[in-house]
Amino acid sequence: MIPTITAFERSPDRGQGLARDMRVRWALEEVGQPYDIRLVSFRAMKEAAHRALQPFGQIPTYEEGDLVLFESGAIVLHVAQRHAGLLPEDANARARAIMWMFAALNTVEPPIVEREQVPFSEGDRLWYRDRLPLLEDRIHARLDALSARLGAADWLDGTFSAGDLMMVMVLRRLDGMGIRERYPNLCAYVARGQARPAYKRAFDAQRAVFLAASSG
Ligand code: GTB
Repeated sequence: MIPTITAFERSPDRGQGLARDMRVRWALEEVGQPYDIRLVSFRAMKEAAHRALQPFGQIPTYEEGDLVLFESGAIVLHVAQRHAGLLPEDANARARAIMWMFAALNTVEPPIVEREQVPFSEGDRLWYRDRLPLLEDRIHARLDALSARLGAADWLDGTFSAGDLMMVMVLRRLDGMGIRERYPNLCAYVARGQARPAYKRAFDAQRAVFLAASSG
């Protein structure tokens, strides 16, 4: 059965592949599972029909027969568990790959998202300029540790896994912030992820949505 996922009709990132449908697209491309896309507007996302799928009124969602999922992490995990290619066969290695997915989402992503959002949420406040370096220090604390753990390895735990997919996507959220550049091995790690044919197919597919919307 071909799953359907939702994505922004007009992504605010203008086709840079930073919205969370990119993670799901990449996972589906890695395992060779074709998928359909339903594009949703910001208004439609907040309506009852979409909230029945995603209670918080966000993308992405995943529909496959009777199954409806939201949360990009849960969707990628589902895809990885259903298909070969994103989780190792060995039970311990599999558990560690899932651990890295959680590390990406629960430990590395939160300070990045906070830094990303502060110009919009607190940009007009007196403390804004003082707060920025504090938020960036929190990101550096995570990246110092991640960089030390990755060392000279290609991937976080042996072969490429859903843990790497999620970590690369989280680190991509630093694009343009001038923060990741302090860590050559993390830059190379992200570039390795982006060089994967499945990543490129996913990226091109989401970019095509932006290009079609801008030409119309
Ligand atoms: N925890 C959820 C998940 O992982 O699925 C979070 C989902 C989420 O944040 N979805 C965002 C959304 O629907 C899109 S991805 N936002 C609309 C809303 O909340 O009203 C986040 C995102 C949006 C835009 C950019 N960008 O422009 O660079 C990057 C990331």
